[in-house]
Amino acid sequence: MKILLINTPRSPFNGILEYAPKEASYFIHKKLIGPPLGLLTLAAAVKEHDVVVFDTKGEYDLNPDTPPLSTLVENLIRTHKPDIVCTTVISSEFYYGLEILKTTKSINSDITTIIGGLHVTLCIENCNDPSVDIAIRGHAAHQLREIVKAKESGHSFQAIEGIYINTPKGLIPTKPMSKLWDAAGKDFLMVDRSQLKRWKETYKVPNAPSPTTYIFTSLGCPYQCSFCSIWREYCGSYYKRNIESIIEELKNIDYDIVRFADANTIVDVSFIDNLFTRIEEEGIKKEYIMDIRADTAVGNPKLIEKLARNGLKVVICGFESYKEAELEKYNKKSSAFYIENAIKLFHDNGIMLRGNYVIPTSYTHADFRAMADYAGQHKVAYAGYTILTPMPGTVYYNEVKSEIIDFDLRKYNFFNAVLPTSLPIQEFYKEVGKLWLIKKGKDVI
Ligand code: B12
Repeated sequence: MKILLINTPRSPFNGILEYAPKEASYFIHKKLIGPPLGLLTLAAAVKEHDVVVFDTKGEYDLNPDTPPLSTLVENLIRTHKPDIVCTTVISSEFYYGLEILKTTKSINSDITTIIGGLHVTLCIENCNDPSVDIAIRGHAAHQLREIVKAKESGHSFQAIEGIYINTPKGLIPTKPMSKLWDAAGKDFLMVDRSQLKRWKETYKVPNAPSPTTYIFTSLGCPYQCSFCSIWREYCGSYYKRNIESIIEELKNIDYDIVRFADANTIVDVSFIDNLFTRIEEEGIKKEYIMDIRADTAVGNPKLIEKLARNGLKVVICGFESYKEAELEKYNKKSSAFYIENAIKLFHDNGIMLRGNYVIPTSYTHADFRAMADYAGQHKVAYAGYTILTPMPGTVYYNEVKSEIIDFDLRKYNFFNAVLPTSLPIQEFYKEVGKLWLIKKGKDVI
């Protein structure tokens, strides 16, 4: 069987960047770089077949003159002649996923089209589209294997558990999975990053010495922040990988910079402590980037010291807000009190900190002034100021659904206001843009 796994391109919508003062725009995220770990995992599940992973994000970075998505996909289909085409989607990339599958069907309707990823897991109802043959929620390596087997032997997909099949009556679920797929544990699939060789140089942050790859040590998150999609994706569960499997993967990774793709890397303190004892023992020398909560860091200074000694160079910390009332509203289960100490701890350990604040659309000029004052007194190496966005499927989405004024999913990437703003919208974007200047470092990540 020929299987083509196509990664979606980025959504170009970025209101903050559009209206930010010129001097701030250098610092504002234009793109996040990184390989599609989900598609690599699926490729590993069916590796005995003829599998091609195509990263359109990497392709547009490699060659900005690459033709528009539909032409690019058309060329891919004509070149590879796949039996099955899969794509992966987060909310802001959902439309592009559909475009990939639509184009596929317009060339050859016999190709089986499959969509999956976080947005499908949280909003399966959106997949009721003629271009989608099958939609699958959650980690779906097992179902993909079954689909390939069925297609190869000419059997119907009906007997496959845990998938949604598109019928003239809409999406119909098959029987639920009889066994849980343990994607972090016994069913973990080691990925083959050489499939992304063509785009490796594009996985490089500006000014970084070499490209970055992603690895996950855990899936899910035990915290339940109201705006976050991840704990909803995993229904509040949290799964850890086996430490020796992480060590084996790290030893085989031919990248010097490794970004932990965990929602929150330090949940189980002794797990990460043991992992770094093994990294030290094995003499693995890499630079690491992690997401760590401010309260966790402050509560575990010895661990932060140990991580720094063994290569932790950049930490991304969701400060969210300096106002206790806002943190409570977001169900962050932390206090702004930790921000100051976390900044000191990371900086004392030579770790470059990226502190992220979320800006509600209700902010007035006075709120922006207060935010700027606080951030100015608590400067970090890199700072991010994104917009509090009701991602579909989150608790926050349900709270404010009736107030949303823009349902265009391409704008659901934290850089656009989809709720009414108290300030005129362009003024709001400009104010958020200005905040990006408040930081210590002169670089971007
Ligand atoms: C790696 C990552 C990326 C990578 C790669 C993503 C890609 N496909 O290109 C990069 C760096 C490009 C990226 C970018 C962005 N990201 Co991101 N990213 C992640 C991260 C850290 C890990 C995801 C991951 O690798 N998980 C592990 C893999 C193995 O799981 P998986 O991808 O879910 O895949 C499995 C299943 O979902 C399923 N599956 C997935 N796809 C498919 C397809 C088919 C056909 C099937 C059958 C199954 C299937 O099977 C897979 C294997 O088991 C998550 C946070 C997190 N910890 O989850 C955020 C996250 C997914 N990102 C997010 C966001 C918002 C973004 C950005 C929009 C951020 C921004 N403001 O710029 C950008 C988008 C592009 C841009 N503007 O640059 C949000 C998504 C929220 C939402 N509701 O949409 C998350 C959840 C972070 C967050 N805290 O909110 N991201």
